[in-house]
Amino acid sequence: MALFLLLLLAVSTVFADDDAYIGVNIGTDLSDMPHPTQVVALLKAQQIRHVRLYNADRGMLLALANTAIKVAISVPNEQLLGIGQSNSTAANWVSQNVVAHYPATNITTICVGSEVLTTLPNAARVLVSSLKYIQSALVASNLDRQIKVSTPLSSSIILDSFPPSQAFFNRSWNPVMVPLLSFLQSSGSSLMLNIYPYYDYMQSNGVIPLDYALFRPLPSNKEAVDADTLLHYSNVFDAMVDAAYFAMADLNFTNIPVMVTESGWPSKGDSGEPDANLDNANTYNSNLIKHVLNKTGTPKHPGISVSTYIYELYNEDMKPGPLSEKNWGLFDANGVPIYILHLTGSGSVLANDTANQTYCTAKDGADAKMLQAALDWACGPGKVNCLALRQGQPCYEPDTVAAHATYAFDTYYQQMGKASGTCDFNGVATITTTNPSHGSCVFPGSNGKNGTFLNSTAPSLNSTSSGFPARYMHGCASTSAIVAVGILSWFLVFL
Ligand SMILES: *[C@@H]1O[C@H](CO)[C@@H](O)[C@H](O)[C@H]1NC(C)=O
Ligand SMILES: *[C@@H]1O[C@H](CO)[C@@H](O)[C@H](O)[C@H]1NC(C)=O
Ligand SMILES: *[C@@H]1O[C@H](CO)[C@@H](O)[C@H](O)[C@H]1NC(C)=O
Ligand SMILES: *[C@@H]1O[C@H](CO)[C@@H](O)[C@H](O)[C@H]1NC(C)=O
Ligand SMILES: *[C@@H]1O[C@H](CO)[C@@H](O)[C@H](O)[C@H]1NC(C)=O
Ligand SMILES: *[C@@H]1O[C@H](CO)[C@@H](O)[C@H](O)[C@H]1NC(C)=O
Ligand SMILES: *[C@@H]1O[C@H](CO)[C@@H](O)[C@H](O)[C@H]1NC(C)=O
Ligand SMILES: *[C@@H]1O[C@H](CO)[C@@H](O)[C@H](O)[C@H]1NC(C)=O
Ligand SMILES: *[C@@H]1O[C@H](CO)[C@@H](O)[C@H](O)[C@H]1NC(C)=O
Ligand SMILES: CC(=O)N[C@H]1CO[C@H](CO)[C@@H](O)[C@@H]1O
Repeated sequence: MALFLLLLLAVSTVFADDDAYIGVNIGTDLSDMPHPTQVVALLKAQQIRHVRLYNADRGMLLALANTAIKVAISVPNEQLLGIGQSNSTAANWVSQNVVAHYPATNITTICVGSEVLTTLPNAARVLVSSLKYIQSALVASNLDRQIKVSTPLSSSIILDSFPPSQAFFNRSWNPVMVPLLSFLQSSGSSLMLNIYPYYDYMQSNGVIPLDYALFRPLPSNKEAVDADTLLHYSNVFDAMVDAAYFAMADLNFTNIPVMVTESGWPSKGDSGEPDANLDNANTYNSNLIKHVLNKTGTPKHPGISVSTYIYELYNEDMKPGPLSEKNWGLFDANGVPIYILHLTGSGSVLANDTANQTYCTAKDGADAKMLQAALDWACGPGKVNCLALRQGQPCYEPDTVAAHATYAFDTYYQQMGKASGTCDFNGVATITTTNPSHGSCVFPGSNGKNGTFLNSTAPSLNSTSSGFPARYMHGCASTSAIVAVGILSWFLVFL
């Protein structure tokens, strides 16, 4: 027992990091990308304290200055060849994109390239030299202790990832992986991994249970057991993280921490992607956040939580590919949440409440008859108290169907905890961030604490209960994760 504790302690100190955190990726493939100051306002309002950018956009870095938000910046893949071949190009990059902004902008991490081995194999030969050149420029500027350098890898380079103890990196990449891991070890950096249980699940053809991908409780006979280590796995995420530890150990590296640079779940997909939906996205991201912040760690390294950046802040409507690609975001371009995360008890990461409230309002130019019908429904079966709309009451003026409908819609929406689909009313209602209160007519939701990241469960507005079937508000995202092949065989054995 004492020996076991000692071992555990030893492991903990090896990985002794600051507390694991949740960050958010900011992709910019939006047709109406918010201005950097708006992006930063959203981050502040939601208490998001760690972000990753896919470049080193000057506007964003300036907007992030003096905010205390910690920033991971990236060398885009297009710039890798230049940097990997020239020490001075790397030094210039660091001087323009790091030294010019630090410490006002708290740059903590540089991601060199993105999934280079799997998406740009031609640049693989310069990957490690790129890291080293960037690192030596940081050393020259005396910033190498504050800023860590690594490169996000697709989890698909880990083969036979199930059971985790059998995992190894695709051996064709050993000539890159071995010097890469030596670099990460000597510079005290993390192995960066993009983990997408959504794709693992999708490509498993039913072999991986959805609950296992979504961190939902599994009956113990369905838990996956690694026969070699006897470790029990209750979710795909932990199994992938442990596979990474084992794959590093296979190359004799046992003291490099793992950081997850991307993980998430799409909230909407086309007809071939039924599991890209609001409930699953909410369940995955809520459970992921709780899991990381709860410091449960993984079966191989209990108590050692892995910092994770959620993919991603905004829906990216310009992303090519299936509909799901455009729908990984937590927010639409207006900063309106796509769904309300269930986060109670998980401490302060994404704010529980937002003074930056959302309200439900009648759409401009909506058909008056449809508004009237929706108003009647809200004040009747919808159980909204519409007394304030009577003559002589505070919200009677202006006496228009649109104004009255807005009052009733917003009251209903707030009563329903602002759940998705509760501000639709057959398409005549829409969400706004402008408080519709006027004079003595005070709208529900307008006095503060009631908000976005409550853990309210979305009520199902099905046709029997309302006549107004839920419709979802959506903005628009990406990714390139591929699945590990070994996953199938393992589940066939263990389930
Ligand atoms: C940046 O963040 C790190 C990590 O939390 C912190 O230790 C450091 O003091 C911050 N640096 C500045 C300049 O704010
Ligand atoms: C790159 O530049 C750094 C100083 O910025 C220097 O220490 C290092 O030796 C150089 N490396 C090469 C390969 O020129
Ligand atoms: C391993 O990597 C090589 C080089 O990219 C690739 O051709 C091969 O398909 C990979 N093997 C597997 C099993 O993914
Ligand atoms: C790892 O270490 C073992 C034992 O020291 C050695 O046999 C093996 O070749 C090493 N593997 C690699 C990839 O260096
Ligand atoms: C945190 O983890 C512990 C142990 O894994 C678990 O018992 C507890 O329910 C978790 N708490 C939350 C809030 O998820
Ligand atoms: C979230 O709300 C709960 C309950 O209202 C509260 O105890 C907790 O402190 C809040 N967390 C944050 C970050 O505001
Ligand atoms: C939100 O507001 C409603 C109505 O104002 C109130 O009944 C409810 O308790 C509030 N919820 C929270 C979590 O504050
Ligand atoms: C949050 O959810 C828990 C159970 O998941 C529930 O007990 C609690 O009342 C909820 N809080 C709010 C404010 O809805
Ligand atoms: C419809 O709503 C009722 C009452 O809220 C609920 O019991 C039922 O399960 C719902 N049906 C569906 C399909 O969501
Ligand atoms: C409470 C809070 O975070 N309010 C913020 C709402 O958003 C504006 C900008 O849009 C910020 O200035 C507020 O601080």
